[in-house]
Amino acid sequence: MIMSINSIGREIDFSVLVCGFQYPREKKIMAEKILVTGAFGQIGTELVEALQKKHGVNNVVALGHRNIPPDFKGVLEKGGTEDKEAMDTLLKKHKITQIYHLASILSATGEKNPQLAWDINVNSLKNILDLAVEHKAKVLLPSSIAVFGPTTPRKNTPQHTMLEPTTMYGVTKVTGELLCQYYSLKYGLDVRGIRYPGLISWKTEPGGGTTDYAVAIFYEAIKTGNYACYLRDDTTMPMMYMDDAIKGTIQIMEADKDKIKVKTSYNLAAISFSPKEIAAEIKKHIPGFKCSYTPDFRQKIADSWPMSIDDSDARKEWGWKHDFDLPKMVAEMLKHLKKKLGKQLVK
Ligand code: AKB
Repeated sequence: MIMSINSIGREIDFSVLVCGFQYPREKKIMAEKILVTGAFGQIGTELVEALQKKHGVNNVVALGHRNIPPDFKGVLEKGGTEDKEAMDTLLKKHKITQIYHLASILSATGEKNPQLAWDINVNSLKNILDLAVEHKAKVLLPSSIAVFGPTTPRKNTPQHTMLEPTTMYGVTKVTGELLCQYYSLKYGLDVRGIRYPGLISWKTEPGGGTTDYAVAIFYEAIKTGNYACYLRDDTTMPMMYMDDAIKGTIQIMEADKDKIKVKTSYNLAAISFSPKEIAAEIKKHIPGFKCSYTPDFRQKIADSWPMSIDDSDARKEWGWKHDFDLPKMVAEMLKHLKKKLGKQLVK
């Protein structure tokens, strides 16, 4: 059977042969209806925009309850993800076929409020997985490098290795990954996961993470020329520019199902650097920039995480590839943030 998509989004089946002529037969293909939870968080804000461009504004439902921009254009549902019945109604109402379940509590907030981290990262996720089975929807799980712990090799951390995290966030992410694998094996659920490193974006600031310094440093460099970092200067962690993260997130969801061999979550890497190294790169653009280092409780979290990640499975199996290295990412961040903050770079 030969298939193609014509300009108005209908699938044409060229297999109809009548009296030797090949008559194209049109049939409607189902548009994807996509739900993004945590839609106004650090990843969600940019993912919703990218999905709207790809699938059309009306096919992307943004679910969130905080930081909703007053000028948001698109399909908006206000609320959290904890109420299973409400989520069921929402999936039915919009005939959802894909769920990017981004609503999550990050590492530093999770240490301050472990119960909240468990409720959102595990209980809400389990509800979503149950509903996805019922509604036959495909799911994206945002996992994290926080699944690793002090017993994991810290350099070039393998895909399959020790997972003994010492933070509540890490515990919830390992549990989430295993739940996803279980639902895939038991119910055939199509679920795909990424272990995100620290993400760096100029559009939306992160909140409650250990890697957040790598965004805050840019704001302070532009606004004041000084930054007081809460980590030691040599704390190397895996990081990624948001453009790469969005590209990888959509790519894994669009990959053929048989390419997704890992049912927990894929290691994904781009750049690894320390506060000292990113500060030196910023200094190339802002020569007077000064960074000081006073470690707080987040140092212990960072010390339990990898310094670099082996993501060869993602590269081999579904074609992951990053575009931004440290100099390119720093130049982009400063260019966009300078405009956003309406400031000249301080010298
Ligand atoms: C955090 O720092 O908690 C997150 C993460 C690495 O998952 N950015």
